Amino acid sequence: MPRMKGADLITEHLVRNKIPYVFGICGHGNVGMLDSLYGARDRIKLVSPRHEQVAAHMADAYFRVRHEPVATLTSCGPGSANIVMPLQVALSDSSALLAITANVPTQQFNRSPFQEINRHYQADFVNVIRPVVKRSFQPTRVDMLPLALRQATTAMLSGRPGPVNIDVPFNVFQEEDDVEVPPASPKLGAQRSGASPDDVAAALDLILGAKRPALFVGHGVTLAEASRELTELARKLGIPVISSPNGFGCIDMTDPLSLGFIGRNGAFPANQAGRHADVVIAVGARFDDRSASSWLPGYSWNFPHAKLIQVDVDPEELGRNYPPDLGILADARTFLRQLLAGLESRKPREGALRAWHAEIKGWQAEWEAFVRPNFSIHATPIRPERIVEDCQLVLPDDAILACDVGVNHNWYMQFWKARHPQAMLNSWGFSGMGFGTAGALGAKLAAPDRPVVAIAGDGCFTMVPHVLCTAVEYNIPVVWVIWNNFAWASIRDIQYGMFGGRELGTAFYQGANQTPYNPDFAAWARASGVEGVTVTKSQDFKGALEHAVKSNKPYLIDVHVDANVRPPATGAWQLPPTPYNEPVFGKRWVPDMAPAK
Ligand SMILES: Cc1ncc(C[n+]2csc(CCOP(=O)(O)OP(=O)(O)O)c2C)c(N)n1
Ligand SMILES: [Mg+2]
Repeated sequence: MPRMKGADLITEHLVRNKIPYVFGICGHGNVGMLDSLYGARDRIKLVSPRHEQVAAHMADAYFRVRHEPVATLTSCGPGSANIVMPLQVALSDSSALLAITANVPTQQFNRSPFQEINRHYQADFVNVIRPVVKRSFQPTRVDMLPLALRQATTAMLSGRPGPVNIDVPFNVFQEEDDVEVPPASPKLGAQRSGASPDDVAAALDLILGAKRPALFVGHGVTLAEASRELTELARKLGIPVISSPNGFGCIDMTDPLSLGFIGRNGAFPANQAGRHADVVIAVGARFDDRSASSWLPGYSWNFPHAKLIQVDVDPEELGRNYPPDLGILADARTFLRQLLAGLESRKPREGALRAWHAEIKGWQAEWEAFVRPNFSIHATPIRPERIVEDCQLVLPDDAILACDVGVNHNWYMQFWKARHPQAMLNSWGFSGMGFGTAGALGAKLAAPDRPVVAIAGDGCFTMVPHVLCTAVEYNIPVVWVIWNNFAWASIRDIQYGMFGGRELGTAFYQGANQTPYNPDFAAWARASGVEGVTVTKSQDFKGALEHAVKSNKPYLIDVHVDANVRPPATGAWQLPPTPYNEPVFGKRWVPDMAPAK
């Protein structure tokens, strides 16, 4: 067995697993690891952003684009404490990354050395990070590293992927032992589970007997890389597809069978189909409050009136919110292939869905007539629809949209038509501000040949503005579109809607007259070495975006958007005990709760 330093063993493990990047920030705790990465710098690259949060969002976005993980590296104490939020963003959305955190030397455990967390237990970072990762490991000797590394790398990619932590005391980087580099872990999707033959037959019975079936697809379909199978199934049977944001693009969303997102800011046809369906086939989707109108009956879904087939790799998700009539623990792609194979010997009834298709067409026409005219209005400040529309017109089909958080995101969920999976990144479950702004950098490193555009609220961007420095230092040509409405507008709208307009702490002002304030984002960009322009007239945005994408340089476009135009509600989002009383486009539909015939 070769004699190796702990840090070199970690480096060789990363290289063996074809991990091309470490996104990390230095500290005294991890200099041993940095030294090892220096030695291997022709085989693995360190990218060092200006904040640990950015490093972890970058790693998360990298994985979402490529389905291959990278590692982060943070020092002991405060540096690693900075990655708690982005790790939960990754965990909530099933995104894998290996978070290597440093800790104090084992020789000093419990003596309260510099930056030790030890109120309840020595070197206790694993307890800080435990709720936000799939698993945390703390090898305290070099000979514990091979097993911990292999298990950590395997855990992050197996079943439902997620972030995993390996917490390494300072001396373990530096000390030597006789150790072997562990074998590479299986890649994402290398090990898949399937449904039992009985469950496949039962699912086909329900689906082929349905008069109003709907597919609901989530991140599980994206992660299983089941886009082809999903599209084939939907087209073969004529079943409309409702998408959660991380399932966007699994079916080309310009296909008439694609109904878009569901929930308060979903598309009307998706909510109509969801609440009128008699059989729902949910694949890798979890019915969270935002895609289920806070589970209010009749807004987005109508369980138990409708029958539910739910398929997921994670048993925790089966029946979490709606008990399924048929719960199937399986990988999405395997299950969809099993259905397609089963269909070879079973024919759908000719014309069985004709009435359903006619209804859906009617809802699509009604929705288009209601929203489409607003897409061509030119105004100052700019109407939100125009920005979405111009992005759709300018960006090629393979462009990646890295969305941040806020009302700007609601517009994209309602109207963006993704043509491919893994092309629209959303912090969905945890909604961590900064994800899109920072994640764009990781997405671009994952797909250097594709345009990457971050859609960032003025609030989100000001949380991580130092992304500008990283783009310049590493020459990462992403475009930031700042959706500038001079406010934390999504939260201000809650104050307007639910608290009688008692606005406090939700908008940006300066001076005695309280005039709206923001920094000059374009000048801020230029001061950092990034090209920057301000757009206040809707006629100017399209050209500015075209130019920014073509320039192939880091670019910032500050767009002044009208905060008084709000996305139409087509479902609900209730925060108990506040009653839900927002007007809904279209009607809530609650059938009597008799079992479906
Ligand atoms: C880190 C973090 N802090 C706070 C929040 C709560 N929050 C959600 S949206 C939002 C405002 C977003 O403002 P901005 O980026 O300007 O987007 P807008 O809603 O104005 O489009 C806030 C504060 C959050 N989701 N994440
Ligand atoms: Mg804003």
